Amino acid sequence: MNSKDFIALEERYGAHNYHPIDVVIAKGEGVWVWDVEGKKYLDFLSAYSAVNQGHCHPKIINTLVEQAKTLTLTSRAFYNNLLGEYAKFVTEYFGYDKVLPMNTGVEGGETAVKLARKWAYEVKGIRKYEAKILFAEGNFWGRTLAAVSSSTDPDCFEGYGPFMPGFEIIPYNDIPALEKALEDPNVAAFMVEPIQGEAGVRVPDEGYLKKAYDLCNLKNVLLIADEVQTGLARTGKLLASDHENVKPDILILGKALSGGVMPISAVLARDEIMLTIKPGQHGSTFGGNPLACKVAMTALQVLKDEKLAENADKMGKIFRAEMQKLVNESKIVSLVRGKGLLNAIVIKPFGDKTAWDVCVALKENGLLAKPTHGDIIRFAPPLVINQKEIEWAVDTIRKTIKSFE
Ligand code: IF1
Repeated sequence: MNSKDFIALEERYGAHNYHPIDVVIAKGEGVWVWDVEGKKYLDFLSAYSAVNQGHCHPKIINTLVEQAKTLTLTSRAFYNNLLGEYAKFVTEYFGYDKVLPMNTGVEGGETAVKLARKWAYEVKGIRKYEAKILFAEGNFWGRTLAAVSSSTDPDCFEGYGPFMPGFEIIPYNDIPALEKALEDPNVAAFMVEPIQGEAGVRVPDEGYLKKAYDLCNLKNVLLIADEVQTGLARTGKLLASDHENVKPDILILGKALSGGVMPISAVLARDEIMLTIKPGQHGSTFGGNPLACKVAMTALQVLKDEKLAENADKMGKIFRAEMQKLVNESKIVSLVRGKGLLNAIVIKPFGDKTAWDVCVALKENGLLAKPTHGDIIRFAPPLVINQKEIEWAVDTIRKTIKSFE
């Protein structure tokens, strides 16, 4: 079977809820992946920041395989010998009282929203079922009905109503708008991405998160940071919130918490919030499973041992400086933005070509990236990337862009 056959097979039997770039990946190692024909590519998406530690990281895979041979799942009907150790490890790692383990990022978001509502009724004293959660325009936190209920992207919500009540949207990166929304005493929480990923790597003004946190704090409103994409060294610090020395009241992690080998998410909070949920009131079959606990500990240890935040910061600065040169030289790249190794360029409309065509050409030249919103290309390689590989990527992007001019 060749690439065309694999694509046809998926088209025939799989739901059509995606439109991938035409490449069929069969193998990965570090920053590189290989297609079924054996062609090698530099992965500049990292499964949307899930493989920050690089594809098939030997330590993470070793942990996965060894633990898989021993014990994988007990459910939470019983204790297992790793959840306690992991809970201690992850709470000390991020400096929180408690962790609630889930699987996917969106379940982390759901958990955070449930926690905020419970806290609102039991601690803050909002009248039952009148709590409001604020979200920022352009947010993305997954595909559940609650997540699409807070979405402002018609592709995400259109046709899926009726929607979750008690959600309110405010503009992103707009402190006066937040201040105004916070006048409502029924607001329980503000859930926000420190940098908006899906919206096209929208980096807010410096100080936005800090001001937002302070305003929320003043009004006894919880700041929920969705760091599913921005966390775990991606932006050049362990958490994107660390850039502004903000410690979110509720922190949501996912994706790279497993280094991309299985879905693992986590919600971290202090006792006052976390202990409002009592036995039987929330959970999941797979959340906190021993395989996940062991894998997450190794995945987090790798981030520290290999200084991936520092590397993301250094490589990101080199990459953006080179992209800025390209912006200055090129007629079709209008800007570069990002932090650490979460970056994007914006493509100006040119003839009948779009960012999609640029990504197809990048693929032909051996670099994998995905366009978003028609004119944005996200560049987010695994954080284990070195300077030589960054330089190769820059040359490839430059060459590809020039071929359109
Ligand atoms: C898809 C984009 C990225 C997220 C943040 C929670 C979640 C995500 C900030 C949910 C998920 C994904 C999911 C993936 C595409 C993707 C994405 F293209 F939509 F914009 F990463 F940039 N919070 N992001 O970014 O996590 O439940 O998926 O584990 O196809 O839906 P999940």
